[in-house]
Amino acid sequence: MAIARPVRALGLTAVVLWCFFVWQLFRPIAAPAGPGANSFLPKERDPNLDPTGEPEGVLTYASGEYAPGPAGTARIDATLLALVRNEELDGMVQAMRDLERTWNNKFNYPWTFFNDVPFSEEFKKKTQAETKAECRYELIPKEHWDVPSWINNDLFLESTKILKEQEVQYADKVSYHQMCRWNSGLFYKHPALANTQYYWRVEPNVHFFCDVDYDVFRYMQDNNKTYGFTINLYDSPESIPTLWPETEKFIAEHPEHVHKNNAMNWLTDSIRRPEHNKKANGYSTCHFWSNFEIADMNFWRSKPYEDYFNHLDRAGGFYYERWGDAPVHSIALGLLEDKNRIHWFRDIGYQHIPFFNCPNSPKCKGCVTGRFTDGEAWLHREDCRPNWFQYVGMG
Ligand SMILES: Nc1nc2c(ncn2[C@@H]2O[C@H](COP(=O)(O)OP(=O)(O)OP(=O)(O)O)[C@@H](O)[C@H]2O)c(=O)[nH]1
Ligand SMILES: [Mg+2]
Repeated sequence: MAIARPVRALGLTAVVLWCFFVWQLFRPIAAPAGPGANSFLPKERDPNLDPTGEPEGVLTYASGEYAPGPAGTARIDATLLALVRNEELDGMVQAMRDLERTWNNKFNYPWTFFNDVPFSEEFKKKTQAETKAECRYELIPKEHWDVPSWINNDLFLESTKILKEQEVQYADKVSYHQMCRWNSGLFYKHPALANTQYYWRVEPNVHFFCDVDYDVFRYMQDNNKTYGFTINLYDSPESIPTLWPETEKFIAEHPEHVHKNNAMNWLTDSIRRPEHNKKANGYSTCHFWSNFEIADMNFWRSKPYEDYFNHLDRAGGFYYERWGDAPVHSIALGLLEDKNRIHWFRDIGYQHIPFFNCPNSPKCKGCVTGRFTDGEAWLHREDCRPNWFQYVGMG
């Protein structure tokens, strides 16, 4: 049957428009949009634009020995770990679905969920339904979550008022301070993790885009890595004005804890964003974005970190300021650990709003190669990865 010429033209136009739309959606992005937007772009080429494969080193692939349950003899002492509220069930299910699809359905590592109140039956039922692996639901002991006795409530309220004036996000939410302190120095002390060495931290609503075919926990163990990250950002200096000064006091008290091969020049860079360094009193504010972490808890359990956390905890900045677990973990790693034991998981496609790690790999679907953010153009300034690459490298 012949098709009238106007209908054919219309059809062709529709196809062309559809192709253009798809191209717009998935084209590699190097520059953000908007007037003056290029001034926010890093000068350096984003390494995510370069073809990315698996990391170098010893890799262990999926096999029958990763079957769920006792048959999974190849698994090491490791868990996927999430601190989450009952109300965040849908976001948690979405994040689990992504990570199970891209990685854990091949390895069946257990999930451990933590909460400051008991998990609901609905939460347990719906999360367990997302995985063949074991799920554990743990209550945080009161003494790990409560505001410590040495925190003065009047001083806390007074301080949060000042932080709010400086637009420090979540400063007046006690639970946010509790969460940051727990993630900094308490989660790995939970009795449920006593026999676990490695964890992969997962938050509700995050996305994973790329198939990963090797056991990332074995990668950490077999290649002598302590900590793995995807994104490196600047922090709000207003949230941590005395974190670096307290760190300097700690170094003076415990010079023996500072590692010979540390990343001090990354921690103290003042060239890229001088104002941040100034406001944070000597700290660049660069940090590993800790909503994603794959790490060895033996580091947090070591004497150097224990001493560091106790020093900070006593100083009170988890409450009188808004010290986050991200800068605390990052400063500790940069000072107390061999920088070569910190690994950039460039091959793990990841998003926590509003930032991405999206490598150039045929294993990735659903993110735009090399896109750092889909938010406002100025957010590109928050990218601190070029400093890490410059001072430490891409290992
Ligand atoms: N159980 C429990 N989980 C919490 C609480 N506060 C935060 N969390 C969890 O801790 C993690 C970090 O909290 P978020 O509110 O996402 O903090 P954030 O990532 O700094 O902030 P956003 O940018 O808004 O995501 C998430 O996994 C939350 O589910 C709390 O009071 N109780
Ligand atoms: Mg979050």
